[in-house]
Amino acid sequence: MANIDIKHDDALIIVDVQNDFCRGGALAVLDGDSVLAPINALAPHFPVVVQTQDWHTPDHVSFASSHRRNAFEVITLPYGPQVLWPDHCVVGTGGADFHPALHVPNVQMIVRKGFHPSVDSYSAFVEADHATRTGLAGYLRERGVGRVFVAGLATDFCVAWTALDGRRAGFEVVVVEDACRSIDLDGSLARAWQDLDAAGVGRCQSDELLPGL
Ligand code: VGL
Ligand code: ZN
Repeated sequence: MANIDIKHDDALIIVDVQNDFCRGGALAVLDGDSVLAPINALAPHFPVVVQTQDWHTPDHVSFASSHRRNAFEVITLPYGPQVLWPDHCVVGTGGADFHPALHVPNVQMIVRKGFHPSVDSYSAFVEADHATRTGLAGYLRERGVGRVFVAGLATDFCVAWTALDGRRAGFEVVVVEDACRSIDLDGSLARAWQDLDAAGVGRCQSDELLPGL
């Protein structure tokens, strides 16, 4: 374990800590609520904090119900393979709300993603069509950010895609491993770490950022 100093040009991106991904939610991630404590502890130490919010229309293309298919099947869409999910994080529903125990008073920017009915977006930077940008890279650049730490749900989908696109956008990126939990569908977690390692995304533990806690 090595201590990591949080610098003036570091940002924390908190991915999708929403009711539907936590205990009792429509797409509950195993042990998802465990990310709350490390994220609540980390956030106050970062000069720039961004949250993401999965935010889908009721008929969203990523929903199994929209295709009369079973959840977790994979279909091919114009932009590539798409896992079909249970309906989750529908605009304006309680499932789309942030978990009530997430306490991040210094969050400055909330990025909603997956809003276009025919395109999913695991990444907080670029939608699944690999073309439509959310504006987050520009926001971080204007704020003078050089390095981003990523935490939240789920490691192997929205955290990984956000980390990879952050790297592609030219940021140094580190995933805070114990502040994430995964869905792990058919080996997706191992594949995600392979991709993250290959892209030069780092990983750390929250106590390396919070020595003494
Ligand atoms: C996510 C599946 C569908 C995530 C979002 O936050 O990782 N996963 N929508
Ligand atoms: Zn989603």
